Amino acid sequence: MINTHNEDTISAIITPLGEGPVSVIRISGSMAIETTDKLFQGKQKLTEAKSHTIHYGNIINSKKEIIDNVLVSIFKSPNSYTGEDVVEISFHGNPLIAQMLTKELITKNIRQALPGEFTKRAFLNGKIDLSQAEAIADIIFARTEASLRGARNQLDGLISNKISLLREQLIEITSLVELELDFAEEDIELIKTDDIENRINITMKEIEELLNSFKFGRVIRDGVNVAIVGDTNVGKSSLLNYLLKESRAIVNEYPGTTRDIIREEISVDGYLFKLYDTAGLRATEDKVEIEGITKSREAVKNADIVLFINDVTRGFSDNIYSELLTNTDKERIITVFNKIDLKNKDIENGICVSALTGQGIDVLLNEIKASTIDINAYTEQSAIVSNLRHYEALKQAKNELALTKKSIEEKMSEEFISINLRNAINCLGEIIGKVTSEDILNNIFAKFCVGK
Ligand SMILES: Nc1nc2c(ncn2[C@@H]2O[C@H](COP(=O)(O)OP(=O)(O)O)[C@@H](O)[C@H]2O)c(=O)[nH]1
Ligand SMILES: [Mg+2]
Repeated sequence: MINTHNEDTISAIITPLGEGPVSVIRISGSMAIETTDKLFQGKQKLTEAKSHTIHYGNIINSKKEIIDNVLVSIFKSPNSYTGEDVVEISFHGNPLIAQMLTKELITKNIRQALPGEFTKRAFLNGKIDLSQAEAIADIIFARTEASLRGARNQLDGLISNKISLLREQLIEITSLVELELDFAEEDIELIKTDDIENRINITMKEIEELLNSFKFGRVIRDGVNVAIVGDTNVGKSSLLNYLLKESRAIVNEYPGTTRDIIREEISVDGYLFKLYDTAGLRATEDKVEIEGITKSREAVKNADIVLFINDVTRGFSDNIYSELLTNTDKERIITVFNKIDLKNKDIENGICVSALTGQGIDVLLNEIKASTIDINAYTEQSAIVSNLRHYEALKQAKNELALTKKSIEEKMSEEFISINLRNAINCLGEIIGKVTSEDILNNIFAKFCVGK
């Protein structure tokens, strides 16, 4: 545990800016209670109050004028969000009062908190590990129930526990290597080498499972990018509008109407889908349209799913399909035949819909969902990697373990083997914050909002 008393005391409004029934300012640090007490008039001195108690009274300025009547909550170190002494003042939600309060605190040497600074202190004081700190930001920014659930699991420690376990396994292997492995004594060591290799394989397999969960984790956290592409006039914009249940994009009988990319979001069963309506892919001289088509190709490259829309009365566009394959994989493409209301014919090699009547849209949505979300693969209790930083660290750990195995097979010296093992341990440690550079920390906490 870090000595928190060297740090300055910080404060920030932790509720949204603007008017509301109540706003809250949080103060954290060794001077929090003493300083608030100097501004407070109530029945009891705050410096004598017990932890986890609430006090009614007035906050006054230096001229003894009342700024507001408030409720003050006291949380004493180490039982607080940051692990330091924390005071939270609830006041009437007027931005002017917030300003006056903040001004008083600044004159008493309480500095404004940086974005994420409370949570950073919680991490530095051992209240939460790094992946849990990241989960707090994810909870605040989650926009669907699925992403909220995922972040909740991460905060509850599903990832932390799993990573800690894997890290301990590797530490044990390392000690086996460092204490016992000595290739000079060939005969006995063969069994030990086998044992060590087995153990490495088991850990590697678990890391691989976590890596595989990233596809789903990313869907949960960030949603699925869906590009709607095809020839002009096949009904791409009509489909977007139908899915949004509003007329968002201009629909017209003239080809080349959509020139810029239109991005909208829908939630299907609690999962987020980001839809990109694009300019039709056709040969054109129009400069604006050409620029739009370049953007369409970009959208295809970035898409998790490409909805390849065809007009059923015009048939399948082979040319466009081949072009799509230069920017994406076959597996990502879902072929759709639109305007099925105009033709009474079953088509086998695609999903038939009508953006006009809504026919077949439910089938399409199910297909989109099924191709990205493997709901059955994971339970509520599965550790799912949803953070790119964690994914990269796990990938690196796996590489280090592969190198370790190679060194064992090549009968390298024990020092050699343990270097890679130690690197792998560090990679896992980075995820939960056992080893971190100031750069990583700053990068993570800068993404928070002020007050968190
Ligand atoms: N009958 C019918 N017409 C459609 C359907 N979807 C789109 N259209 C019409 O096809 C034309 C082109 O539609 P639009 O959505 O602008 O196509 P985009 O260029 O691919 O975006 C418009 O006149 C639409 O009303 C459909 O499912 N059935
Ligand atoms: Mg369009």
